[in-house]
Amino acid sequence: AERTPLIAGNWKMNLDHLQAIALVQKLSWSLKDARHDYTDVEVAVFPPFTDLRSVQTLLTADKLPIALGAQDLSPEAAGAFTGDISAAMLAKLEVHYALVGHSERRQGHGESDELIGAKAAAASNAGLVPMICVGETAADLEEHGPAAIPLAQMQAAVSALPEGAEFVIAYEPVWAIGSGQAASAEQAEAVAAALREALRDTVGDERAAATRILYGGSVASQNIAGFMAQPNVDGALVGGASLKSEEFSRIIQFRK
Ligand code: G2H
Repeated sequence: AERTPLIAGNWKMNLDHLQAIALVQKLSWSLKDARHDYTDVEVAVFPPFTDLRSVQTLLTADKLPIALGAQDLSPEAAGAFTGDISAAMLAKLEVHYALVGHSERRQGHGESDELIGAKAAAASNAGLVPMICVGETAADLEEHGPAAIPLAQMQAAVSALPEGAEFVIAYEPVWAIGSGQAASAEQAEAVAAALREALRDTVGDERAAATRILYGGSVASQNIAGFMAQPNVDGALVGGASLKSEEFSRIIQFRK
């Protein structure tokens, strides 16, 4: 199946709106200098909510083919939910992706599989593409082996989606996040292959073959090519390295 690789930058809680504009500007200059033409690879950035409007304005004004993603969203449509942001508000800002189930939300905010499924469904119903993060902790790995927890997390979220919905999976082993200790390309491929196989039962062969499965966890320009060479790894969710324009630019140009 033809799957366009997707390189996504998750900025987490970094950069105010002025720094956000500066980063996107520098990234686009760096890609321009390298004569990168954005064909055959999709690029997305996931800024904090407060930066979305500024980044959207810049992307539109400069006609930059970079997709916008949000790092989270509310499962609710509207109303008395102080501090929350709805899918419709994000859609209005031309946000294309919504990250759900990142381990920092599962752990730091106690988010359950059920809540993550509801958020994924809310994103999908508003026309956003949910990017569903799954991954095992070091303790899970010891107790259950590599694929069991990611598989269960994926099934819980995907089964909450409306039929036929597009989604992206980001496999992020928790032990590899921000640690500088990435999974090996072979480890990532083994789990990605197991996830895709399970998707065949859940959403059918065609959707399973079309769904991008990304690897995340200490991705850098030095290891991106190894991940991208794997048949079931279709891109990367990049944290720390997406905050440096030159480094993120090199990751986007993983073929060079
Ligand atoms: C995993 C990843 C991005 P980092 O959280 O989602 O972060 O690349 O810093 O490990």
